[in-house]
Amino acid sequence: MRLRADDALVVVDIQYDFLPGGNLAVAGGHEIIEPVNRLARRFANVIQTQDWHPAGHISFASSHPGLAPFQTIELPYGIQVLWPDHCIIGTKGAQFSAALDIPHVQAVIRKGYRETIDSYSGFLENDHKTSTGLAGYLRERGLKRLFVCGLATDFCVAWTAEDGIEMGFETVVIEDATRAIDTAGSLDASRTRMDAMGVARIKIADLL
Ligand code: VGL
Ligand code: ZN
Repeated sequence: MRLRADDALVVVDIQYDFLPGGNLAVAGGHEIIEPVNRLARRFANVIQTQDWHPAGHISFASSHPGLAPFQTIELPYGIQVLWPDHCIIGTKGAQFSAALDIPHVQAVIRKGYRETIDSYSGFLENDHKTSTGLAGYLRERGLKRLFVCGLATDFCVAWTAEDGIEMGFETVVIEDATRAIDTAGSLDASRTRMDAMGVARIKIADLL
């Protein structure tokens, strides 16, 4: 696949809490770090997202007495999966892995910092209304095609890719540069949604 000047690589949430040993560890999450470093060298434009929650965040099971991680609840903006406490502002778990080697990253979009709304997508919080500013940033820079990788396939990667399409960007997920949480069929469901919306799916080898 030939890359263009208006392409950007979006590296989603490669933070310690999503890596083995972290509070919301994604199986095999560490395996994508070297491939992502290699991919990033092919891109002039690289953006990272960072899950960034205050203590007591509404998405934490610990904020809902009697409920456990991976159960779901109904919130004003829809169904919310409850998670272990993770990516709390100021903690090691919220930091990017030191093994990431992307010195030319141009912007970091933080998300999920409002206590009462979760945000999987790099574009919109889970109310599907509150903007992170990413679409405006990309548009002002004339970036039109997004390649998305990172963690986790079925939550922050998929929701970012779906919103990318919705916001008018050509959007491609580099599947083997992601790893999934896969709770209650979430990985299959996310693939079905991405296919229906026109998110393209490719492999690392298509770019290297
Ligand atoms: C994520 C669950 C909760 C992700 C973030 O990065 O996919 N998943 N917060
Ligand atoms: Zn989160």
